[in-house]
Amino acid sequence: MEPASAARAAFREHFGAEPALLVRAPGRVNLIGEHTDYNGLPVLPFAIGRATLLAVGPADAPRLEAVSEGFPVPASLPLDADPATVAEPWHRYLAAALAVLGDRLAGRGARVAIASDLPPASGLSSSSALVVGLLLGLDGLFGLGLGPPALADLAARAERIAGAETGGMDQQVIALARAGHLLRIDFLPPSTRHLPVPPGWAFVVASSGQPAPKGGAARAAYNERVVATRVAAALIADMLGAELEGTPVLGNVADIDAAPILVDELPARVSPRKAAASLGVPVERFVGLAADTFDPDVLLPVRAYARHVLAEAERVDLACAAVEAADLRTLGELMLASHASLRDDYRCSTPALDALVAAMTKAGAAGARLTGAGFGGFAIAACERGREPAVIEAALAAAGGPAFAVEPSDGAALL
Ligand code: NG1
Ligand code: MG
Repeated sequence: MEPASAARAAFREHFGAEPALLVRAPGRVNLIGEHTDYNGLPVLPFAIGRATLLAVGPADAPRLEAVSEGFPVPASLPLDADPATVAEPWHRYLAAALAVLGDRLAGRGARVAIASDLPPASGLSSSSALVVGLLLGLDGLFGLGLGPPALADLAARAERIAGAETGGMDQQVIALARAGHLLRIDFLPPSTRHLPVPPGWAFVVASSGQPAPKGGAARAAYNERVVATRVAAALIADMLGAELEGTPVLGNVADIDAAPILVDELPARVSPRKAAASLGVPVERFVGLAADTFDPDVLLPVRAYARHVLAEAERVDLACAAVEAADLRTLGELMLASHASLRDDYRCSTPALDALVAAMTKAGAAGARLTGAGFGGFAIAACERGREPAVIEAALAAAGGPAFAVEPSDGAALL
């Protein structure tokens, strides 16, 4: 059953009523600009045709009742549920969405039935689609007056509460995407720009055959990179004699011509505690919400990480220019350079992702790269329209799938 019908049917079956409304929240894929968002540097994602569908209706009690096709255990959460004490990971996202709404719900409860054709733990942002979709559903049900920018902002805060020090790319593109367009997102200062995809271009996404789980070691590895790049930003700012205010991010120094040179001056490895001591700032400034998964005495390869982030931000600028010039070949080269940098400097690829990228490129893609946080999950390839079947076939042979073509699609909306 396609997910809209499945969500509606599940609502009827579990709650014995018709849903009041239906929300579609698409997954997303990032074309280029990986691990830049939490550094305040640009990204270039688009929303895809696969989506999470939520059938939503009011409840009599002040609780959120939810069932999801993909997960056996239904949720029944008080409106003030503490996300930290919720055991099921997907319930935690629901609790976090309730938490960011604060008292906007004014004691009103809701029922939700969820169905999705997004593969979970893929790097296609099923978690963000769930959070954006739920917030949009509650907004539609109770008239909370959240526009897409507020929605994206609340959803990003919810995912941080749920445990990932996320930058906000996924939530913004899911809320703001437009069919046929890529979305360039800037963070410092915040702005977005829709870029039409040149005719004749096509995109394929493919699984590496290994999940990209959000919990445990993968979450710790993600948060480690967030912390390490904050340390790098603070050390570079210090070399420049700049004042440190708030959470340091590489976006604050990226526009300074000397930054790439100063990256080479960074220590190859340093611990956050040692860096904090040398700068005379509290180590909490780097660790933030990641504290529970993070050992501040571990040595981090800050130089290589910073080198990736600053080069990747430049590649986003060049990729936008390539899209505007309909120059698929240059875009492909930038994607391959991004993958190499993620593999060698950011150390978040896997042998399976490397093999998948190589196979899709050999099959005629202009370029390919891991997409999302890495450590498993999916890769994206860009190719000429008509070459998708060959690229998909190569991906299936290399990693077993799933592999499918994706079209830039509209963002989350009430149906
Ligand atoms: P994935 O792994 O696709 O959920 C994560 C972050 C993004 C971004 C990318 C790396 C979350 C919800 N998303 O994406 O914000 O930082 O990694 O570019 O944590
Ligand atoms: Mg995600």
